[in-house]
Amino acid sequence: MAYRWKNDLTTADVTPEDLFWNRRKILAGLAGAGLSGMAGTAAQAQETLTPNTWEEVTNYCNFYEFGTRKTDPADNAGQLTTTPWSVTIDGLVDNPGDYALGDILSEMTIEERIYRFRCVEAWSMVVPWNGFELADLLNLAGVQDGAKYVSFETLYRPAEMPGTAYPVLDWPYREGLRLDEAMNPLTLMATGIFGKPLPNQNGAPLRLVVPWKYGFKSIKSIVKITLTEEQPDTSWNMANGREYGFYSNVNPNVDHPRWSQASERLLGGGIFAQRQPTLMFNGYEKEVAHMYDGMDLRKFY
Ligand SMILES: Nc1nc2c(c(=O)[nH]1)N[C@H]1C(S)=C(S)[C@@H](COP(=O)(O)O)O[C@H]1N2
Ligand SMILES: [Mo]
Repeated sequence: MAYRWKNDLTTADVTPEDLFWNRRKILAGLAGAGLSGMAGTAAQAQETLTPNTWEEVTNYCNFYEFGTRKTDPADNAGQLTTTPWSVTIDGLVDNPGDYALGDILSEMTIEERIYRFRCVEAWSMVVPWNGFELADLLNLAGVQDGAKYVSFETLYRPAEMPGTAYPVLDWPYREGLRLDEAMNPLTLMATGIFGKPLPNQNGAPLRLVVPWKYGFKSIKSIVKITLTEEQPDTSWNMANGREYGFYSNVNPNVDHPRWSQASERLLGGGIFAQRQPTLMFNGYEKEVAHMYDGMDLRKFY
């Protein structure tokens, strides 16, 4: 297996003492600084990420197929049928077909990844995902020469998705990545959070997580993956191309036309809730910046 990205820390590593020190750092306005006293992990850790709570991650959601209020997905997604589930993989692949989710999972290694998650609406949280690298799935399907992009589609099942009665977006929800982005070791197909299966509102049973891009790129409840030569259409870009670019890399220097992206509101924290500076590529510059060398990130927003 090729190079695997080294996780910052897993939840098992986050001791009460670390939490304490991390809170201190946050309070001191030093969020993002490394924890110098942590032998072993310090070398690879950019910082200690303290996950948000289960309640925050599962009750403050965007999943417009179930409604546009943050609590709609938790209220309405319970009725979604997620078994059986299969994913069609087609386009420029050696092994096209309908893959039963169980068959996919039997080939994959589930890891935990604690990632910063940044919505384009300028809020953020930290989520402990469980999942496998998208690259492993694409390699299973066999990416052909000539494939340059990957497109994804969410389930469209109006009977179970009350939000699709409204033309908020052109359903099914669609997203896309450039092939190198899809193959980046950070790009995860999530099957769980906090060591438990994904709740429906978070995109069960399989959703994408692209931690250096705005949250809407992380498409939920995926039923189709297509390898293409051309850059695919994506739902938010089709809905408003000026506000939502194909790349949508987190970037404090490129504002949304209607608000600044220079800072973000970290969910939770109660009275300590505060805005924090947005990090370039959401803090994953070291891992992903090379893919955009020489690109004008204002033009390719
Ligand atoms: N199919 C689908 N995927 C989606 C969305 C959606 O409305 N429909 N919302 C996106 C947005 S805007 C964000 S911020 C994240 C939210 O993921 P979470 O609710 O698990 O935090 O899902 C993304 N994936
Ligand atoms: Mo979002």
